[in-house]
Amino acid sequence: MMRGRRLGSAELSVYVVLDPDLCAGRGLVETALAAARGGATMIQLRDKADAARRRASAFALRAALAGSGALFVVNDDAALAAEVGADGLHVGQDDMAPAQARALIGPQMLLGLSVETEAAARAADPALVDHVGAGPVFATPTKPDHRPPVGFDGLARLVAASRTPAVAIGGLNARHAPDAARAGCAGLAVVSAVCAAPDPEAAARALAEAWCAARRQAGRASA
Ligand code: TZP
Ligand code: MG
Repeated sequence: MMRGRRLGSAELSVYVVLDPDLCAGRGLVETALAAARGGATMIQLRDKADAARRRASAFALRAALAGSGALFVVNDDAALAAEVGADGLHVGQDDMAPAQARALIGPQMLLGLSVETEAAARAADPALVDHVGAGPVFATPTKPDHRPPVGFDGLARLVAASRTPAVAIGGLNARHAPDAARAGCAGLAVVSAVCAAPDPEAAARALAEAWCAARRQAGRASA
């Protein structure tokens, strides 16, 4: 069934997830704008700690990123994603179920879902979910409660099991673009590689360039 999506399939190649603690020195908006200048295609606010702060940040980021070329995504909080007019919502396996999230955000907003197992990847319903975040590829201190890392072989299995495009996440940086592209991913999702970088714009640009090169290389290999 068509849902008449406004956004269609999103460009997922450089997916930056903003962590308020890692961005504290520079600020979320400044980090997000730098990432967008560098070529981030998706920018997600992931603030688990404080609902009032999350709401204020979401409105500031929504305004700042309008016209930037990057889509703005809210993690977990479907009501806030709808209220702020985000381009997308991202939920985890332990968060609101995709059907309930979809009912709250309507047919047009992008919906991403974290998948850590092949069963979860297989279960992601493309009628509800636009893309999956697959991983963690590596162990990462950014998400202390993460599930066991899957490595690139595990990532390829998650991608193969998923009926929607997948972005890889977990301990990744620009050097991992070739392996993630070979695993069949549609992009790289990173937190610290951009938020904790001395120059977030340069870090996002390095990811964009590495992804572009990796995709060309993967295309040549399969031709
Ligand atoms: N989900 C799985 S791993 C992770 C999330 C949100 C954190 C990834 O952070 P980093 O700094 O890119 O390893
Ligand atoms: Mg979550």
